[in-house]
Amino acid sequence: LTISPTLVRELAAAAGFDLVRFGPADPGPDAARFAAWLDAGRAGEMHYLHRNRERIMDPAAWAKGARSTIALAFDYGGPPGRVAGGGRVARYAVGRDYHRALGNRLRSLRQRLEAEGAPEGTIKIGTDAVPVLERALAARAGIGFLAKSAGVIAPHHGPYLLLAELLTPLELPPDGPAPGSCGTCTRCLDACPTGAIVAPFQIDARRCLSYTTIELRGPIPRELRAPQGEWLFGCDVCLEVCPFTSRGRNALGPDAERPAELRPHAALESYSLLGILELSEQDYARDWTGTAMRRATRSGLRRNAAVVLGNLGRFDAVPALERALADPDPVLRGHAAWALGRLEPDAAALHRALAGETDPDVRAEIRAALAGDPRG
Ligand code: B12
Ligand code: SF4
Ligand code: SF4
Repeated sequence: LTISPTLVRELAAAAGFDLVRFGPADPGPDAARFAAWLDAGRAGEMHYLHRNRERIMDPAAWAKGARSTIALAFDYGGPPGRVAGGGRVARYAVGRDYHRALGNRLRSLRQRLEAEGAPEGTIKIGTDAVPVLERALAARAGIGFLAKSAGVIAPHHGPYLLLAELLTPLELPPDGPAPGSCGTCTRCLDACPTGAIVAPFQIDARRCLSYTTIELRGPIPRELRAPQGEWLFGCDVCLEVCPFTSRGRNALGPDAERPAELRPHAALESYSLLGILELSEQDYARDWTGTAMRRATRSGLRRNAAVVLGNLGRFDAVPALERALADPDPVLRGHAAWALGRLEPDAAALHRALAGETDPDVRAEIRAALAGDPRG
């Protein structure tokens, strides 16, 4: 079976992808790097990466017969994401959940390829939530180069790139690696607020704000709360400081025409930071459907809002934070105590909460807040 490579490129562009490249269906030497990363404990509590270890290292073992990767990228560059009253959101999560938006594009591309003769059921599609090393596959196909921030940067689009791929039994001529490299630049390593880029190309996810604010359930380690600064969801610092951000959609002005799914989700435009702290179960279910921010869970978003309010020195948030000391969610109670500790360490409310608190972790948080624990 053959489908002309030119036709595949045209169909991918018609499906709405900014870049399409062909490469091998295996991650090459990065498979061993991934295994070493897992063994070093750097995945934190992202157990799904451990569970899928073998599949991630060798996609051909489950995507039977896969010969080529059709690597795709979508340029999501644009203005920074914010909620009213402070609180920053990583750009990739500002619009409609990209898993859905790109998933639709991927399915339509697969359908078109099947209509052109690719046998049904042979093409595996994925974006993010798929057991492959997307960065390795993209870099090998020539979408961009692997940068010191660990991201894939496309020479003409920069680092704000979402990746997606089709693993296919089609024989497609490999494009080979993309030109470009970080050279002597180390801006992202120097700017990372938590030191999570432990060496060029290597992230310790446990320290990364994208992990602590999105993936991590339960308390955020105390020493990572102040460095979180204004980040409510994710973190774009290693992307923002990169000189390659002057390329692609990011370089267009704020009023430039951009794909519809990049427009801020209504929830982001209608909620303030305080509103997120006090987000009810019903409002969360009603207003936050269809955003990538749901990944953090309601508890995580409220926890993050408490941290940001503390970091911003928002004295107007004291009454809401005091109410949060009585919330049924112990994670929120603990982080509200931390934020109050930063705002007014001797608060009578903290003493009252301590008297009634039975959860040992929350008690420890309240005591640390009252003591003005220097680590927080
Ligand atoms: C788990 C995960 C995370 C974790 C861990 C990230 C990490 N770097 O390990 C956390 C939650 C921290 C995270 C954060 C972010 N993520 Co993320 N994440 C993933 C996911 C699901 C798996 C990544 C993984 O397997 N990590 C393990 C490490 C070892 O692999 P890696 O990140 O691919 O790194 C490669 C290189 O570093 C290289 N390598 C490792 N060690 C060494 C050593 C040397 C010497 C060399 C040369 C190379 C090398 O090997 C690795 C494999 O290719 C992928 C989707 C997927 N299925 O691949 C998205 C993905 C990587 N994330 C993505 C994004 C956008 C982000 C954020 C920018 C989101 C944000 N703004 O908050 C941040 C960026 C943080 C950063 N600097 O990496 C995009 C990246 C797109 C791109 N252009 O690169 C992906 C591909 C999702 C997608 N479909 O677009 N993420
Ligand atoms: S996303 Fe933020 S915390 Fe994570 S590596 Fe990049 S700069 Fe550091
Ligand atoms: S900031 Fe510099 S070192 Fe980091 S990814 Fe960009 S070019 Fe590479």
